[in-house]
Order: sequence, then C-alpha cells, then structure tokens
Amino acid sequence: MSVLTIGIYGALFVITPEYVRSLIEELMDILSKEKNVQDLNSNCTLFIGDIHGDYSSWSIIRRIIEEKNALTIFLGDYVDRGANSLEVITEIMEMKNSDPRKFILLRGNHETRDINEYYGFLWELRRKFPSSFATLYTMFNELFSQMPAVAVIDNIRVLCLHGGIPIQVKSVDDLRDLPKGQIDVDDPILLQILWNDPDDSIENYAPSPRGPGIYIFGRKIFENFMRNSELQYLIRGHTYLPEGFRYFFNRKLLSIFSPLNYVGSKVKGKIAMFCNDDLEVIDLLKHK
Ligand SMILES: [Mn+2]
Repeated sequence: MSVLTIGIYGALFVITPEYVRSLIEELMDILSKEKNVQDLNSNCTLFIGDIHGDYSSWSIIRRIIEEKNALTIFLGDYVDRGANSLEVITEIMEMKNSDPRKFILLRGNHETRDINEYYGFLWELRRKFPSSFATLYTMFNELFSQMPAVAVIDNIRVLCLHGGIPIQVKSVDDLRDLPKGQIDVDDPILLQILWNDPDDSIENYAPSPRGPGIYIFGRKIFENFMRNSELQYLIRGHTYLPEGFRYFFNRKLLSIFSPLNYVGSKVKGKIAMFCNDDLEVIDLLKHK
C-alpha cells in the first residue's frame, strides 16, 4: 500500500510505509541527541508556525524556505486538522535529515499521542496505510517525543516555542534540564510550554479555556521571564489567528499561524523572518 501525491513541482511521487519508516529512523537518531533547549546563532532566521496538514500552505512555505536559504525554526503543529499531515511531515523530515543543523523542529501540542489520536493524524495514517498504520503511528509519536520544546537564538536574543511561558518558571535557564518525553500531568512545565497562550488584557496569569493545567499569561509574567532570561523577543505559534499573525506585549511577542486552510476556514497564513535586526512578517498569499 502506498500513497500517490502531487508534489510541489507537479510531479507525482509515492510515499510508502517503508520509506516513512526509514525517514523516522534516521530522524530519531538526530533528534534523540538534540537537547530540549536548542541554543543557536544566526543573523537570518525563518520562523514557521502551525501547518496542521495543509499541503497548499506547506508548498508555498517550502518554496520560501528554499529561496531564503536560512536557519529555519518550525514552531510545531505539523499534523492534525488538515488532510495531508503525512505528506507535510514526510517532507519536513526529508528536509531536517538533509541538513539537521539548518532546520529545527520544535514540538507542538499536536505532536503528542493524546491529541493526534483524536484530531486527524491517526485517522489519516489508518486510511493511507491500512496494513501498517499502527506501527508507524507508534514510531511517529516516539519521534515527536524527542522533538525539542524550546529554541534560543542567542545573538539576537529571540526565544521560540510552540505555546507559552510556564507560569512557575523564572527563566529559560530553568528549562535546560527539562526532560523530553510523553506529556502527562506529572510534567506540568512541558505541558504548559506546548499549551499556554499570551493575553494582553491580564498582568499575571489565569486558567486557560483550553483545559486543566493550562494557563493564559499576561504582561508581568512575560516581562519577568524575558528579563531574567536576557531575551528580547518571543516568537510562537499555537493560537488560531485568521490574519495569520498578531503582536502582544508592546510587539515583543509575535504569534504566527501558517496554514491557509484550517478546519473549513480560510486563513491569511503568515511566517516570519528575523534578518539583520529586522523582524518581518511574510504573507504566504503574496507568494502563491
Ligand atoms: Mn497548538
């Protein structure tokens, strides 16, 4: 059983379970050696928000990545929601394997078994690989659990993660010993990095409507954490934004959202680039 897909150059290519398995094994070897907090240095960096299995968005993002030829940080949520999680994650794995230091794959809250069991990825694998989905699904989730949660670009003092600041944590140094692994209630810090959201209307923090153990964080939490960490900007994904981006906290936090189609809605998907001290939001619809 295999899946026939139209590639970005209009060519047909085939994804077989054996090929996916080989990509996962190669990437597992790379990710298992990466620390949970990635320290990086780069004058130009691309930031990619949630893609959520939307191939129409990914084909544009991929072309921009190839054009810019810069360090690229994915902020997580590659899978679920859209119809092409398998194709998207397969091509991102190919990219990462081809040049592991140029592409950083951070973990999103959908890169967890508790979530991707219910929001499309498991169902998609079952449909596309009816005889081998179970093994691949397990392998994918072991791979996801080895994705780092945080990246810091030291020279420009930019922090990257999927969700937000965990409320009990004072600085990024306190995250350096945080283990990777499965998310559970015993691991509230990793859970919050993947799930929390910023909120301009509060100072401290409040329970999140997303569920128990998850918080929205306000200006004071953000500013204290950033000051203690000697960091300037936070770039993150996670929040559904129809315009594809939004600034919080005096433009020190940039939230980006990168699909063009999201559960039946059209999104003005954006990615971002930080180059020579300039933070630019890139409109995917202008690169169609
Ligand atoms: Mn998310």
